[in-house]
Amino acid sequence: MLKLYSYFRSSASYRVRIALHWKQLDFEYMPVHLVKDGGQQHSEAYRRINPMGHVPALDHDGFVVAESVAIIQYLDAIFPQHRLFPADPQAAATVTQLVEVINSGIQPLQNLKVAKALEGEFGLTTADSQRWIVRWIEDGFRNLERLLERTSGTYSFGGEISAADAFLVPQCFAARRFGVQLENFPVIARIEANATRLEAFKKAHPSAQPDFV
Ligand SMILES: N[C@@H](CCC(=O)N[C@@H](CS)C(=O)NCC(=O)O)C(=O)O
Repeated sequence: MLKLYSYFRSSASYRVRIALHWKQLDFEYMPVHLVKDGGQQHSEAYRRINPMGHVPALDHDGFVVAESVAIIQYLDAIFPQHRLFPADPQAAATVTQLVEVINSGIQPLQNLKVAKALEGEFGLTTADSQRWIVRWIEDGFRNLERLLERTSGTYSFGGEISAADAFLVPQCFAARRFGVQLENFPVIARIEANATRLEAFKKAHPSAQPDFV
C-alpha cells in the first residue's frame, strides 16, 4: 500500500506523482495544504512524517521516506518496471546530473519558505521576492538548456523517459507560474511539450489532483 503526502502545486510532489503514474502504481493521495492553517507541513503530526516540513513524503506499508530523489530511487528499486534512473553507470550519472541541477540548483531558491523569509525577515517587497525567484530560475534554465542540448532527444536523456523529465516538467510548471518565458529556452520547451503528451504526465498534473483549487 502506497500513500503520497502531496500538495497539488508543489513541484517536488509533482515529480513523484509522475514517477508513480509512469510505473502505473496505485496510491492513496494524502493532501498537505502548504498555506492553509499557516501551512499544514509545519504541524507536529506532519513533522513526524517528514521532519523537514516538506512535501512530498511516501509511505510504503509503514516505511516512510521523503526527498523526491530518494523516493524515486526507492520506487525504481522496489518496482523496477519503467525505470527512471538508468542501470548503466554513465547514463545514470547523466540523468542524476540533470535531476540535481533542478533539485539542488533551482527549486530550493523558489521554495515557499524562502519567499516568506525574503519578505518577512529581510524586508523585500512581494515584487522583489518574485524577481529573486525568476532570476534564479532563469539562471538555472540557461545552464540546463546548454546541458540538454548535449543529452536530449525526444526527452531529456535521449529517446527514453527518465527521472530528468520527471524533474523538468514540474520545474517548467513552476517557472511559468512565476512568469518565466519558456520560449527563451527552446530545448526545455520542446522536451516539456513531448513529455506532457504522455498519459502519466497528464495524470500527475496539478489540475488533475484531488486537492486542486
Ligand atoms: N528536495 C526536496 C524539496 C521538497 C520541497 O521543497 N517541497 C516544498 C514544496 S515543492 C515544500 O514542501 N515547501 C514547504 C515550505 O516551503 O514551507 C524534495 O525533492 O522532495
